[in-house]
Amino acid sequence: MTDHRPRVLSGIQPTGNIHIGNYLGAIRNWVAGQATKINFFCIVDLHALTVPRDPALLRQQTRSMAALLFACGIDPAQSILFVQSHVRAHAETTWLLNTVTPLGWLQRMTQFKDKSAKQESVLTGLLDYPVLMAMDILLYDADEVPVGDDQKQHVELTRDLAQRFNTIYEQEFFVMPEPVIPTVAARVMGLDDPLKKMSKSSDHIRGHAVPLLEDAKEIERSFKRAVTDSYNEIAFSDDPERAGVNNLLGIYQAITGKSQAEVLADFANARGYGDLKKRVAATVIDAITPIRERHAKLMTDPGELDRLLAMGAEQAAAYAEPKAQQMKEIMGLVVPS
Ligand code: ATP
Ligand code: LTN
Repeated sequence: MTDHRPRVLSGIQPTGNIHIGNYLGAIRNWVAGQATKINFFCIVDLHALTVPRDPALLRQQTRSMAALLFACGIDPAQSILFVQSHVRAHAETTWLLNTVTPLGWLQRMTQFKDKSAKQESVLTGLLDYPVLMAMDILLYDADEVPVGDDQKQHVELTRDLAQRFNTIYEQEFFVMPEPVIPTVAARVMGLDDPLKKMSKSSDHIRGHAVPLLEDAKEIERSFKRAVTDSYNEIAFSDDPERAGVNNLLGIYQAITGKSQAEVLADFANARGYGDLKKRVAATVIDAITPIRERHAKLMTDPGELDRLLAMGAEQAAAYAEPKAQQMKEIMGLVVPS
C-alpha cells in the first residue's frame, strides 16, 4: 500500500555555533511534525564546503550536529536523519540539474549576493549552492520544506527548477515543494544588532548569537548586553528603532508558545529593560539546558552516533537512488541494468 503521508525534507549545515534562531526557526518545527509525516532531515556537509573549512573540524562538527539534532528530539524511529555526503545521489544529480539551470537565476539569489560580497575570491560551489539544495529536496519528492524565512527564496528557486525540468523533459517528474515558514521566530535577529539575522557565521558570535550549547552564565551575559532603545516601553513593534525589544519578546513568545497578549501580560510588571532581558534569558536557559545535557551524553558514544547515521543513510538512499536513476534515464543517459 502506498504511503500518502506528506513528505518533509529539511537541511542544516554542520557548522559551529547552532543558535536559538536555528532552533526556533527550523529544528523545533521538524521535531513537532515528526509523528504524522514522512521525514527526511539532512546534515548538509557538502553545502558546508562552499566556504573553506578545516577538515578535522568539519568532521567533528558533523557528528556534533547529529548529536544535537537527536538531543533536540529528532527520533530515529520516526525520522530519517542522515549526512548528505553519505547518499551519493545528491552530488551526482546536482550535476544533472546544473545542465538545465540558467546562470542568471543563481546570480540573483540574495544569499549568494550577500555572501559573495564579503569574499575576495568567490567559489563556484557558493554560486551552485541552491542547485544542490534543490536536489536535496527533489530527490525525496518532498511536499514540505520547513525552514526559516531566509531560505524561502531557495525553495522558490527549487520549484522553478523543478518546473523547468518537467517542461523540458515533458513529464511531471519532480514534485513541487512548499516552503513552510513558522509564524513566530521565522527570523530571530542578532542580540548585538537587531536589524541583522542571527547567524552562526557571524564574525562575533559572543553577544550576537545565543548558541544552543553555550553555558548559562554566557547566555545571561549576552542577553544583558542586548541592544534595545530609549523608549522604555515593552511592546511588540515593527519600528526598526525598536527591533531589539521586539526581538526579545519574539524569542520569549516562540519559546513559551504564548500569544502576544499573554507575553505582554507576563511583562506588565517588569522593571524596565534590564528585568525583561533577565527574564527572557532565564526562559531560554530553562528551555535549552536539557538539550545541552543530552548532547553531551550522546557525544560520549561516537560509535552509536555513527551507527544511527549509517542507518539513516541507508534509509535515505532507498528513496534517493531510484529517483536519481529515473532522472538519468529521462535525460537520455544509458543506465546500466
Ligand atoms: P549562516 O548564517 O552561517 O548561513 P545559518 O545560521 O543560517 O547559517 P543554516 O544551517 O544555514 O544556519 O540554517 C539552518 C536553518 O536555520 C535554516 O532553516 C534557516 O532558515 C534557519 N535559520 C538560520 N538563522 C535563522 C534565524 N536567525 N532565525 C530563524 N531561523 C533561522
Ligand atoms: N540552505 C539551507 C540548508 C539546506 C536545506 C536543504 C534546507 C541545504 N539543503 C534542503 C532545506 C532543504 C540553509 O542554509 N539553511
